[in-house]
Amino acid sequence: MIFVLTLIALIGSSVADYESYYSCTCYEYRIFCSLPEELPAGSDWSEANAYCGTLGGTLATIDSEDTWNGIRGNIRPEWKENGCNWGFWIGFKDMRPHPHLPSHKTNPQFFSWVTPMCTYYENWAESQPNDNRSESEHGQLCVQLWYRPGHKGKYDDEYCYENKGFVCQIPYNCNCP
Ligand SMILES: [Ca+2]
Repeated sequence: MIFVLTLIALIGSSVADYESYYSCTCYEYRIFCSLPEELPAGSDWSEANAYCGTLGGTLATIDSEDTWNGIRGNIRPEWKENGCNWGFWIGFKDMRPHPHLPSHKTNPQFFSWVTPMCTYYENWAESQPNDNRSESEHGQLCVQLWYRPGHKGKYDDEYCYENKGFVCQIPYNCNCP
C-alpha cells in the first residue's frame, strides 16, 4: 500500500484537490465550499453527492488517516470558518429506512460508506455521533467533517438538509507506482 500525497494546484475559487494512490486505484478528492454557480443553489447531502456523480464519483469515502489528513490539509483556512457552514459532507450516512431503531447515537456502526474501499477510517468528534433530534424527527443521518471551532475536521453527524461544503472522490486511471 503506497500513498503519495500530492497537493494539486487550486482550481477555480471554490475547489481544492488532493490525490490518493491506493493499491493501483487512484482517487482524486475535490473539495468544494459550495456548488458551482451554474448549478441550483444548495448543497445538502444528496445534492452534493449528486454533483459528485456528475464528476464521475461520489462523496468521499475516507480509507485512512493519511487520506483524512490529505483532505484536511487541502481545505483552505478561510473555508474552515462559517463560510461553508462549519463543515464538509463526506460519503458516510445512516442509510437505514426511517423510522429505525436503535438510534445511531453512540452507535457509529449504523453508518455506511457510499463507495467500497479496502479499508475505512473513522475519527469522530467527542460525543459524536449524537443523533440530535431537536430540529428534525429524522435525526442527524449524514456525516460531515466538522469545522466548528476546535473540532478540526473530526466526524459529526448532522441534519442532511443543511447546506455544507463537501468532498468528492473521483476514481481515475493511473499508472501504479
Ligand atoms: Ca451531531
